[in-house]
Amino acid sequence: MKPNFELNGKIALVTGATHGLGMAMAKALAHQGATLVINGHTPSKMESAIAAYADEEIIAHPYIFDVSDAKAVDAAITKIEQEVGEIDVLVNNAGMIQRVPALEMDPDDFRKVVDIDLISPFIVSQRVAKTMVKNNQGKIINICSMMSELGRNTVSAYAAAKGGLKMLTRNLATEWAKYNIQVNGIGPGYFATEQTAPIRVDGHPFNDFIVNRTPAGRWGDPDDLGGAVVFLASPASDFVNGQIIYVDGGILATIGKPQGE
Ligand code: GCO
Repeated sequence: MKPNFELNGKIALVTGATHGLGMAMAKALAHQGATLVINGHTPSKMESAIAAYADEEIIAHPYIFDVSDAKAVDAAITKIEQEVGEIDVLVNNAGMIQRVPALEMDPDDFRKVVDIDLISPFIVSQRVAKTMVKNNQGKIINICSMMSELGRNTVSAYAAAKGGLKMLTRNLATEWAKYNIQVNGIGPGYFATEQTAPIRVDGHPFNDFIVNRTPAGRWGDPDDLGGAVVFLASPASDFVNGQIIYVDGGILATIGKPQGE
């Protein structure tokens, strides 16, 4: 039998889809046939995002809400269900990073990162899953990170949250499998986006470090995530649950290599 990667007739919500990896994954889902609902929190960014989707002939249904506010999430999902339909695929992509040495990190800033990167995916998943349970089907995809597995100077809160998100993925997969909901994750390696712009500039030691540390020898292109997100959103992955697919050009497979080798 031919594997089924079809998304026609499915409704997908991607949080933080006004730019970067969220936008690239949202486009991949739409190109595969899904009806696309996008979340963002800045009206001006949302406007330019809608235009960028339209450039590729994608109609993106825009909803601005704060993913960390349970009441706002409940109201927004209810509205989406009424206006667009019930969500079949949720991609918890919205996130943030702070690069501050742990000794200087303000606990309130640490809390904010955990709030956005870990608690928000829980809040949105919980609300969306209520309808998925009723429908006895659903796909939830959490966007993890290299920092779900590895530490790095200055990103203590981000790593703690993304490590937590990996375990939240496994836990929700465990609890909701009986409702035919699959909860998986994607762990992007180092991608050329706005988020990594400050550490990607030419001559920045981190830029050379990453290219050297990645067996593929390059930064990821946001389009590199399309295959993984379509797979995890489609019936082809119906027996895949609680997994994190690392799309990292091989970083996690290797100890690295001496410079120049
Ligand atoms: C950093 C990077 C990472 C990446 C990504 C890696 O400062 O190390 O920004 O956090 O964004 O999540 O997988």
